Amino acid sequence: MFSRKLWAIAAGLGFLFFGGLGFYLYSSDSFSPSRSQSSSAKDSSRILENSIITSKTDKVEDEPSALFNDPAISQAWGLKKSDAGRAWSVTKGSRDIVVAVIDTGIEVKHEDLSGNLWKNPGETGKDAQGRDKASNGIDDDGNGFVDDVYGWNFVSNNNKLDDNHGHGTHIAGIIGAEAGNGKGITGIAPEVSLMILKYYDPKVAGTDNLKNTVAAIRYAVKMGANIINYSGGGTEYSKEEYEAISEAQKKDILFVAAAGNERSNSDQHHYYPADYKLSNIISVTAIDPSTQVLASSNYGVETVDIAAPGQNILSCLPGGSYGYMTGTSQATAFVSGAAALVMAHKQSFKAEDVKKYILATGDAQTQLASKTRTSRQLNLYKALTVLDQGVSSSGGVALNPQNLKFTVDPNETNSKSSSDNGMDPNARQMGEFGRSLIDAMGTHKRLPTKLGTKQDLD
Ligand SMILES: [Ca+2]
Ligand SMILES: [Ca+2]
Ligand SMILES: [Ca+2]
Repeated sequence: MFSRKLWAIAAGLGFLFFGGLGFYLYSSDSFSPSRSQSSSAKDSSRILENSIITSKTDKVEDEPSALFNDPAISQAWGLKKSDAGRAWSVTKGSRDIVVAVIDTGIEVKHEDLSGNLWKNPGETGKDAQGRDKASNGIDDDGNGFVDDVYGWNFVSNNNKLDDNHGHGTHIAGIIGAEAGNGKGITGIAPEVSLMILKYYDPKVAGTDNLKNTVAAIRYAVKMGANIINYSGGGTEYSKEEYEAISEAQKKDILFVAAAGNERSNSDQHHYYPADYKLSNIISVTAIDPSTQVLASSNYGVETVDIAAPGQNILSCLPGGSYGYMTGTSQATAFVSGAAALVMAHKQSFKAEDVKKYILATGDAQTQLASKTRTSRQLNLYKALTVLDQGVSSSGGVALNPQNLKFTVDPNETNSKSSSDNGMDPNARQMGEFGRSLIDAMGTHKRLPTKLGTKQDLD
């Protein structure tokens, strides 16, 4: 639906538009909590990824767009690099998919987010006295939290989710800002439900970030999230945190974690929770527009799974505004959004299938070979269509469910001539991906039928 040509047009319009928009540098000091600023002197804290707001825009508006009418969509280079436009021609996601964003809270009333917030069904509607369950001061669903409509604030132990930092609002926007509302940006998964769990607040001293993190993970598990996005971490292993994510694994919940911004090799210096050996965790590092892993980002050929856009990413900020942030946090949100799209499109997939699928369908890049386990960068469109391409090109499936391998060498597309079998190398690569994935996952019983995206592949 949204071709590469239209992207180019949109990008051109965006350039014209933003060329006349006043950007200003945004002081980042108060928005970059460092390890020393974390609440605990002990090695038991979880800190936010050190992403800073590099600039902030005036309210964006009145910009035409070819696909959605969201004015800033063409400023989002990461969406283009991840082939989001074509992905949205397959699916825009589903409100049935719940992504728990464990972060600094959110601006609940933000114009580009308020419509995509998860609502706890047990805390909405009227109680027996006709009062609104959301504000009656009663734990109507008996889950231990009073009036937890959109999530919970584990810092202050209440339902106030105000984002005093900006990070959580930014992450939520990348994952699931509303599309087509004529405002702001577009999330990776324009239709999704964002469960907001606050574990960190720069204005509240003396809190235990790790303890809050664990409590937030347990809440997400209890309340039925499909995906947990965690853009924080630390170098200390935590048994409690590991066990909480194990519980998520048992409940078939995907856990997408930032590789970290420590500038280090995670194979040698582990970073948690990204590096726990659990099959439901995806560890994500950040790349710039030229597909280089950021100097600030952690990397590791054994520990870091995949790369996604993370430099100067435009998203929502408190105050109804928008701005740019950089770091593996932002890249992590891209992958969570991708997982939400895949889950919406492939409802039979288990969380681990979604993980394998996203990793195997990324674009192989030689410069990522020394930085990640898969050598791949996120590709939203392929994540939604490769399986279908494999089916159409082979017409049949051999099952071998335990054996997903990254069968395509990163150099392969470059080293083989496009004329060696008369097939476009990208198409051949996708076909090979598809077959290996089908072999690996054995999901042939529910092959999708509605795709018909072949015309977009040339
Ligand atoms: Ca409750
Ligand atoms: Ca209530
Ligand atoms: Ca929007």
